[in-house]
Amino acid sequence: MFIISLVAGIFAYGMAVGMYEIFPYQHLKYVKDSLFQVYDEAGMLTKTKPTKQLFKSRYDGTGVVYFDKDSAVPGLTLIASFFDGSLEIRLIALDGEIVNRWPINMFDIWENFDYVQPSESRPATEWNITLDGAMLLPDGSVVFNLLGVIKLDRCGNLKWKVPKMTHHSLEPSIDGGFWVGGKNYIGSKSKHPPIKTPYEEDTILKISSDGSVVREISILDIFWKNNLLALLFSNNRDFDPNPELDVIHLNDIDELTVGLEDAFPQFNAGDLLVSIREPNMIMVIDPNTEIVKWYQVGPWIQQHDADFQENGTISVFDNDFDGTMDGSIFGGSKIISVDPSNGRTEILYGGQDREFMYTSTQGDHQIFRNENIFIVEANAGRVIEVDVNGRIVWEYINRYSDDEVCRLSHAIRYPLDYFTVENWSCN
Ligand SMILES: [Ca+2]
Ligand SMILES: [Ca+2]
Repeated sequence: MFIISLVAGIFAYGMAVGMYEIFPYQHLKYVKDSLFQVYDEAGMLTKTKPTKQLFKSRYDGTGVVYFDKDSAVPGLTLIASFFDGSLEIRLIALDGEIVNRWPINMFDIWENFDYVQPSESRPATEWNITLDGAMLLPDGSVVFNLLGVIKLDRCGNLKWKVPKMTHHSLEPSIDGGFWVGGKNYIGSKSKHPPIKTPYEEDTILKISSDGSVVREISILDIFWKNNLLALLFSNNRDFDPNPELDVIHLNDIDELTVGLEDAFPQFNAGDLLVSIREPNMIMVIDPNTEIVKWYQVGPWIQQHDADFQENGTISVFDNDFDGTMDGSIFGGSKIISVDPSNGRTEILYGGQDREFMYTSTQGDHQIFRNENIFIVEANAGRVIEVDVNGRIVWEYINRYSDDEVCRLSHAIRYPLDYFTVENWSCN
């Protein structure tokens, strides 16, 4: 089975490479275009406009714009975004009522950014940085990723912080700890020749429940140890990292939990599902041996967020990045499921006009027991929940102005009985 999926993966990868013959150029052009659209240093430094947090609006409305009481899955929704002039995590009810808020002032949390390398990457204002993975614990405390991992209690008091260069997803471990993407800046003397310096070495970080780093696994080392260099150096790439110093772009790490283990006979509880954007690749590794048990390249392109599902498949948020800000070439982002026993894939949502959604970067999803899909369309400032027929049953937009929305980095719906909190009030 592994051989078949390997062959299918390599075939799909060949197709992707073919489509991306001019990839380095595309990527540079995209960086330039997106900077032009969203980034205005003057507005950021004078704190007149948080341009890095904004995108052009694609949909009407603000807040909860649609809610089908009979079809939306009950629960509370965490939203990590930008509200009223600052980064903030909110917990809202389905009707939009705010249950709790965690406004975040980065400079209250971090005294300095000495651990951020290179020094040019240290943020000048909190508007220069975007919130990333976030999760709530049953007692109402929040753990999130903002140039380091931070835990605040239900009322916003700092519990602990981890000064590491962390990024993207933050997911729970069965032992009460967390898995998060990390990175190390390699300024001189390459650790991975022929990759040239400077570059960022993405790592898988394990954080304990009390905020200590207990493991760090280099993704590039995994490519070397598992003889996967052909994938790393394809895509018509030379040995220079792209202008963002990004070699592979790790963006998601999920642990296979004991409850899901039976659905995946080829894996074991504790194995990690890892998404790596640049080679369009997801893989399952044993974090103890660092052996790759399975991987597949495509059909997703520049995906974010892969999840283990109870039916033995893996679902993927396929950005299907096509070099545009509007998805007009490949038809938008998709939710794809793959069966790791045979490599077969199926589109669960997206890829047709009535299901259009697209985010060139970020993006997140969650599939509920009734098969409704919860989708974070990050650069559209929007979250939707769709039913099995692809009908929207809940829709939320974080609007900034008539023609702009705030980047909506992350959202997750929790069942009501997840929480032990009886009263969210902090007074
Ligand atoms: Ca995931
Ligand atoms: Ca997910």
